[in-house]
Amino acid sequence: MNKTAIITGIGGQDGSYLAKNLLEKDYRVIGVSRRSSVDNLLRLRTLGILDEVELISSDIQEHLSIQELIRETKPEEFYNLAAQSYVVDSFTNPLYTSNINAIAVLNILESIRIYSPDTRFYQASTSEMFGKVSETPQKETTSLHPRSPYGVAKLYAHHATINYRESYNLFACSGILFNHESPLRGGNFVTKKIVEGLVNFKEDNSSILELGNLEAKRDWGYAVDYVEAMRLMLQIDSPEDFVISTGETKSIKEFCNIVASLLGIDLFWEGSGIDEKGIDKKNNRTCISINEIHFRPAEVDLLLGDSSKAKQILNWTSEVNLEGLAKLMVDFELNGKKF
Ligand code: NAP
Ligand code: F7E
Repeated sequence: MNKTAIITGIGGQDGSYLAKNLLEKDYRVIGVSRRSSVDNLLRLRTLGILDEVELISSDIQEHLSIQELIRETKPEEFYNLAAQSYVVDSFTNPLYTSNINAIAVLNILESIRIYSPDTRFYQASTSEMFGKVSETPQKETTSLHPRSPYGVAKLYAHHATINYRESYNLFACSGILFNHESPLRGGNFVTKKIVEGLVNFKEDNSSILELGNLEAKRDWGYAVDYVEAMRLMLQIDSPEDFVISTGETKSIKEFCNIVASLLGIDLFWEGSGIDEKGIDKKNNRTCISINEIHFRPAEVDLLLGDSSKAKQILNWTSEVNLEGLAKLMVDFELNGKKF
């Protein structure tokens, strides 16, 4: 019999790629998506799978509705991907972020414990939990020191998942995923913002891309590779947590250089601090400037993951490197496809 999987956040970047992955393996996929006045299912539409998933309209803060869904369907697998996922907004909306990213997760775990204890549960944990890093590269045993309300709330959910595994013997695990991107990435996140901004500059020679901290470094992978790691985590004999990363780190400025080079923009940098500018040598026009508004109250300066445990136990490795990822994103944008 085919397995049933519930995915919360099915309309998000990871939710839509995971749904596609599971449908290809003949799963019955049930997605939780909240009502919206704009199209929050566009990614499912773009991937051509909107008609293949069953959608339940609910906010994951709606505890009784989630409880009822679990009680009625008793799915083999439950992937909790719904979140207020934008770190910047977590500073201005810390309570809201905590209700979704922490408390709602506790309700899912409780519902599984009471109504469907055989369900295998995946929690979308994050490298943001490492925050002010105590060692590099970061691995499963590295201590956690989040630097944002987003990271703090995710840390709660991460420990709740471990606690339910240890207390009630649930198959509950966390993927500690480092940043992962794709053409379907939300426009607020820096990779997508850079690709869109530099494509606009390439087209009109006048649009200026405003960024914040250019020196932060991230370990960026491809979302399609990362959703496969989520699935693999629920197929092993006993639940464990895994770091998922590429093992390479680059700064925001280096990512700008990669994208500019793909677009044929001859980018050079001038000035420093908030006066730093990216200029196109060909026409001496500024294409990137700094705006203080994009700096965060506390920054995560450097993320670099060690996913050798995932390689060893899940036989998982990241397939697409940063140059390949940037090219996928640039080509999508040049083809006029929008999010
Ligand atoms: P995303 O594109 O922002 O998707 C988040 C999804 O959650 C959206 O579909 C959103 O729906 C939904 N959602 C938000 N609040 C909800 C609520 N209260 N009730 C129901 N649905 C709600 O994020 P993503 O990049 O796919 O990330 C997936 C998960 O992995 C998130 O938990 C994120 O925190 C975590 N994560 C992401 C990364 C990364 O680099 N991408 C790394 C580590 C961990 P709307 O469209 O209606 O807003
Ligand atoms: O920022 C710097 C910014 O917003 C990356 C989420 O998926 O990954 C993501 O969180 C870096 C930061 O991602 C701008 O200061 C500079 O250092 O793309 P981001 P994030 O905060 O790392 C983790 C793993 C998650 O779990 C999250 O859900 O880029 N940066 N200038 C900028 N960032 C943004 N957004 N915009 C700028 O203009």
